[in-house]
Amino acid sequence: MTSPIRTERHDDVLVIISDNPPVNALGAAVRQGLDAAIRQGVADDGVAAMVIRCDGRTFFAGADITEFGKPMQEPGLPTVVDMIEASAKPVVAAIHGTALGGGCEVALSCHYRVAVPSAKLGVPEVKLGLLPGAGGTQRLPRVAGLKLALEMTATGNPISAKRAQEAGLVDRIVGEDSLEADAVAFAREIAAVRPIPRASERSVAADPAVVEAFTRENAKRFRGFDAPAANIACVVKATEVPFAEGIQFERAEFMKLMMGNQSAAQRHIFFAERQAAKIDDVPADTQLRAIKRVGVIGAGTMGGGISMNFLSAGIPVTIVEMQQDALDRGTGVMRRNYEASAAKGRMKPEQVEAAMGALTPTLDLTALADCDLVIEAVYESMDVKKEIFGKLDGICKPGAILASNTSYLDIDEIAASTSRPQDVVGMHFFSPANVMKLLEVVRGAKTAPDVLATVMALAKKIGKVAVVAGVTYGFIGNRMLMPRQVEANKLLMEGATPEQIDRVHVAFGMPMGPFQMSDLAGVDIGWHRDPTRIENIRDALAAEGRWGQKKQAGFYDYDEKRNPSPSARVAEIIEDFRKKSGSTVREISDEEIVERTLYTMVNEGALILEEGKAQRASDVDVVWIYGYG
Ligand code: T1G
Repeated sequence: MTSPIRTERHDDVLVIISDNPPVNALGAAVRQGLDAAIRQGVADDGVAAMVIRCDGRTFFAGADITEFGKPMQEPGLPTVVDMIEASAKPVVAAIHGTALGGGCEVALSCHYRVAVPSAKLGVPEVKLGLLPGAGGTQRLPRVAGLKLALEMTATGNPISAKRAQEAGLVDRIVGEDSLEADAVAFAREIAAVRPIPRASERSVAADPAVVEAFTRENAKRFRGFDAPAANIACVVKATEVPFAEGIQFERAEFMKLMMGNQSAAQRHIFFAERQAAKIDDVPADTQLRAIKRVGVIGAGTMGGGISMNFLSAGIPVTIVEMQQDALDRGTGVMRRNYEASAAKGRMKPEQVEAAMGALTPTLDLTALADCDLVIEAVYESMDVKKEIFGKLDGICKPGAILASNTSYLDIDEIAASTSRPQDVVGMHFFSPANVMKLLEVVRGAKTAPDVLATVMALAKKIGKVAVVAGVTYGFIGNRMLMPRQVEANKLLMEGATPEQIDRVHVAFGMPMGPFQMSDLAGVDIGWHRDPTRIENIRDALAAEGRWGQKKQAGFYDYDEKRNPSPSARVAEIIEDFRKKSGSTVREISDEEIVERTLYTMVNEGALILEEGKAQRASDVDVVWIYGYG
C-alpha cells in the first residue's frame, strides 16, 4: 500500500505532504510516513528546512479515532512529535482547514507555524472525554500562554488563525490560495535562524488566580465530566514542573481517561452522530432537491425558532400567520432573540439585519407558492394540520417538500390529505427550535427517498443533528418520555416526591428531571383545559393555574429569578390524591426510581428499535444527547 505521505524538494526546502482523506487523521501509516520523511530531510545535506502540509480539505484533524481501543502501531504520535521537535533543521507547519487534536500537536512540535486566514486550530480531545495526549497540554501553554491553553483544552473549542497569531501560536498568516508557496518562502527565510525555537524549551509562569477564575466560571458546564478537570490539571502542571515531568503526568492522565467509560461513551456519540446522518436504504449520492426559499406556517415559539435556523444559514423564509398581531409578535420575538445574540457578541448587528431582511412575514398562505420547502408549525391538532396540508396541496409548486413540525401525530395521515404523499415528511424540532440541535426527520410510508436525503442534508446546513424516525406516536424521544412520566406519576402516589425523583434524574446525568421539565415546558401543555375535570395531579395543578415556571408555580414554587423550591401546596395536592386512591405510602429508594423511570425508557427504546421506528440503537442515543441534554 502506498504511503499517504510523500515529499517534494523545492530547492533547499523539503515539503512533506500528507494525503489521507477525508481529514488527514494521523493513523499509523501517516505517522510512519512522517517519521521517515523527517529523517530523510535531516539526513539530506541539500535540505536547509522542511514544511509539513496536507492535501485535501484540512491539515491533520487529529489522531485516528477509529484506532482507539486497538493495539497501537509504532511509532505513537508522542514519538513522532518529539522527533519533529528534536530535528536539527527547522520544520514549518503549513496549516489550512482545521488543525485539531493531534494535528495541533504536530503543529506545536514544529518550530514555526503559518496558516491561511480561514484556518482554525484546536484541541477538542475533551469532547471525546480525553486530553491532548501527544504533548499538547505541555507545549500549548508554553506557546500560547496559560489562559488560552486552559480555554482551548478544557472547552475543546477551536480558535481562528487570527486569534492564534495574536497569541503567538501562529507565526504568520499567509495567502488563502498560496499556502505552499508562502510556507516554502517562510521556511527559506528562517532556515538559518538559530537557535531553532522549541516549545518544550520554553516556560510558562504559574497563575493560580487565572486557574481558579477559569475553573469557577466553567464549573456548571463541566459538571459530571472527568476530562475538563484532567485537562486543567495537565496545563497547570506545565507551569509547575519541567517539560519531561509534565509529559509523564499528561501520559498518566491521558491513559486514565482513555480507559474510562466516559471517553468510550463520548467517542461512541462522536461516531453515532455521524452515522445518524446515513439512511440505510437511500444511496449517499441521491440527487437532492434545491431549497432556495422556505415557508413556515405559524409564527409562535416553534415557527419563529424554526425560521431563525434558516435565516441564520442565509436561506430566505416566508412566514405565515392568521392574525396580524400574532405575526407582529412572532417577528418581534425573532428580532429580540437575534439582538440578544448580538448583545452577547455571538453575531454582528449587520448579521441581525441580514437575517431579518431575508424574512417575509405575510397573512396570505398563497405566498408560499414559490417555496421549495414548507414547514407547518401550528397547533397540535390533526384536523387543523390536515386542513392546512389540503390547502398547501393546491398552493405549492410541484416538487415542493411539505413538512410538519408535529411532535407526535401520524405523518401518513397528514400526507393522505394531499395528492403528493411522496413529498410529505415530518421535521420535528425541539424547543427552543433555534437552540436545540436535534431534528427528528419522520419518514412516512410514502415519503420519497430524495425528500429524506434533501431534508437530512438541509439539517446539517442549518446546524442540526438529524435522526430518521418512523411514524409512531411521539416518534423516538417523546415516545420514550411517556412511560417514564407514567412511572414518575405512580411513584408520586406511592410516596416519592417531585424533588426526589428529579434529583435522582439529575444525579444520573440528565440536565433535569421529569417534573422540572414539566414546569419548564408548561404543566398546561396537553391539558384538556377544563378546571372542573380533575383526574390526576397534573390536572389539579393546571386547574389552580400552576402552569409551571411561566406562572412562578408548577410542581415547584419559583422566585422572580425562576429559582425553584419545593411547594407545600403541591405536597397537599399529592397527599389528597394518595388518600383518595387509597395507595399505601412507603419509603422509595433512589435505585427503585432509576429502575422504574430510566430503565423504562431503555425498554421503550428497545421496542422502538424492534418495530423499526429507529434505524439503529445509536440513533436513539443521539436523540437523547441532542434532544434532551
Ligand atoms: N479520526 C477518524 N475519523 C475521523 C476523524 C478522526 N479524528 N475526524 C473525522 N473523521 C471522519 C468522520 O467520522 C467522517 O467519516 C469523516 O471523517 C468526515 O467527518 C493524540 C488523542 C474534522 C471538524 O476530535 O471534529 O487527536 O462518516 O462528517 O463535518 O492528542 O470531523 O465520512 O465515514 O465530521 O466536515 C481529536 C474530530 C482526535 C476532531 C470535520 N480530533 N473531527 O467535520 O466532517 S483525538 C477531533 C471533527 C486526538 C491526540 C488525541 C470533524 C472535522 P464518514 P465529519 P465535517
